[in-house]
Amino acid sequence: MINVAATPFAYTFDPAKTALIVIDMQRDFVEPGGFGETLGNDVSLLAAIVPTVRALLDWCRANGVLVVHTREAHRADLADCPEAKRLRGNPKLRIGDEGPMGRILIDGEPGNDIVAALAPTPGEIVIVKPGKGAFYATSLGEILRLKGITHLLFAGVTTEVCVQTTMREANDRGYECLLIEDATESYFPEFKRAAIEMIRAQGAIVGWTAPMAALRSATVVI
Ligand code: TIU
Repeated sequence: MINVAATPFAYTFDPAKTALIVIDMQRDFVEPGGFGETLGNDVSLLAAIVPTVRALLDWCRANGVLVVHTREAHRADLADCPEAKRLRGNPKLRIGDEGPMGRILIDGEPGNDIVAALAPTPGEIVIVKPGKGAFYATSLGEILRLKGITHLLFAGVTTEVCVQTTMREANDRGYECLLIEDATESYFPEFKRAAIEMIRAQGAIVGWTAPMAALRSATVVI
């Protein structure tokens, strides 16, 4: 068992029963010309966490933690994209429109690739999800159940949208969830701060949070 100095109190997990869920570290959100930028966001903030997410991936790979990546994506025919989502707001380009990295938020397009530094290695699980939460309309829950997973570590973007939604879905399904604070980011720093606070408030009502350094210096307990 591994014991992490987390907030609001220590988080203990068995690596063999734990999965890392890396949420949507895809070019659509992290690089200029993708979905994130079409929504009016400055994407440079998100690129800054790539080295920390890579360090977390390497730690999990070295310590026998199951690695799961997600991508937010829709079918090329948009059959799984609600009109309410496609027509929401006033973006420069809508889901399915042709952008500089291919069609916006469409599975298989260059912009939908996970950024090169965080590319899945052979055998790692990639979940393609049409919603913000990774359990909605995917096989994630079934895969975690079949692998006997009880604990989830979280990283990725954005903290208050897809990461928080997925953590809440996971918490309601009975998983013990730890968010790595410096391996997640938002286009809005104040939203990241608030999401972290609300996740760990009330005695870890949604889950725990800890910086990557706390995982690196975690102690092994019997
Ligand atoms: N816009 C925004 O903050 N996020 C998303 O649309 N998707 C994810 O968080 N992945």
